[in-house]
Amino acid sequence: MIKYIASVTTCLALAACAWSQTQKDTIFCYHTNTPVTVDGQANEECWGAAVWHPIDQVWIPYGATMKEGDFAGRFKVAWDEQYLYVLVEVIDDSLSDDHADPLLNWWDDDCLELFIDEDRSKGDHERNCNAFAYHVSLFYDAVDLNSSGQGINYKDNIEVDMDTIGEDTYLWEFAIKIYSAAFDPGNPEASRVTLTHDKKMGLAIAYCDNDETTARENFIGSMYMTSAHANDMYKNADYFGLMILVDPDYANSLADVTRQAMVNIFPVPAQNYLTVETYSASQTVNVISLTTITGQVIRNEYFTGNSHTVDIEDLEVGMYLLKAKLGDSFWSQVVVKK
Ligand SMILES: [Ca+2]
Ligand SMILES: [Ca+2]
Ligand SMILES: [Ca+2]
Ligand SMILES: [Ca+2]
Repeated sequence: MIKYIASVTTCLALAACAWSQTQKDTIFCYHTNTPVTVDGQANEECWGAAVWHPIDQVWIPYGATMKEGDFAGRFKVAWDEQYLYVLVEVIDDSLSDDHADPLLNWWDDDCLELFIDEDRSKGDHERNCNAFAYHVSLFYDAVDLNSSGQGINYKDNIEVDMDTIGEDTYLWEFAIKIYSAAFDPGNPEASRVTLTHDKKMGLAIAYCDNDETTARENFIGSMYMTSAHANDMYKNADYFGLMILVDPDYANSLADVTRQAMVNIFPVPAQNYLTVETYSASQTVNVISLTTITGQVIRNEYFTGNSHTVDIEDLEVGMYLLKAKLGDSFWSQVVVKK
């Protein structure tokens, strides 16, 4: 059993390494069993396993090319039940904050913007909490618009630490509390959301780069935007990317799973084919069941022998459960179609 778990972990890690994506695609955010320590250091196992996503779309001025060293950025994500964790690496040749009052022209100081739509409802969020646009300053203020269109500092909603890790290179580490649209700054806990496997969220990340002047010089984000909507993220969640929370151990916690089977299912994620393999030639699988996460059967396949390939080319991108039956034992695993 221990050998099998190690094998699954290795498989996931290898798959993650070989698989890079831009945020034009769905982002799969993997669960961490150990909470992240917010200290600007990426020592956690989850950061080692996660893939980088680029922050490389210049929204202002639209389509501009950033000069070498002016700005570069990329990010990783992870989650547990309490927090969404975000790690952002930023290269910026000049850190600048010209407005001492955090509620004054916050976008005209260097800041990281975290766009979060808890339930991926999309839609307007300019003066409501349908989604958040946290502008996180060098002093860790987290400013968004309130219901009157004024700045409000939501710094209690996030934990953040930024550390210098090289020349002009900074690592921002966040633990972000997630709230529903019912968020009330007077009673935040009432709308706090516990994160769960297969949850779909809206996410984008951007940087307001201000070096020489007292106004925003460049705005660079993680999503491709059309020029007509290049600066719409702060008020409209339609353009946030899709992020799906994945707990690779999810299937192991299902009550109907017995753990005697020695089955390897790979790759995770997979695009066209999944291979199901038993470790021993004498163990033969005879039924494979591919289901939705909620258990609706998509396909059953029957075979003998110790290796079988399942065609998943026609499936929609997302998560599924693959259940393999050996005699009267089952093995289930979450599989991801990309
Ligand atoms: Ca850390
Ligand atoms: Ca710069
Ligand atoms: Ca929402
Ligand atoms: Ca700057």
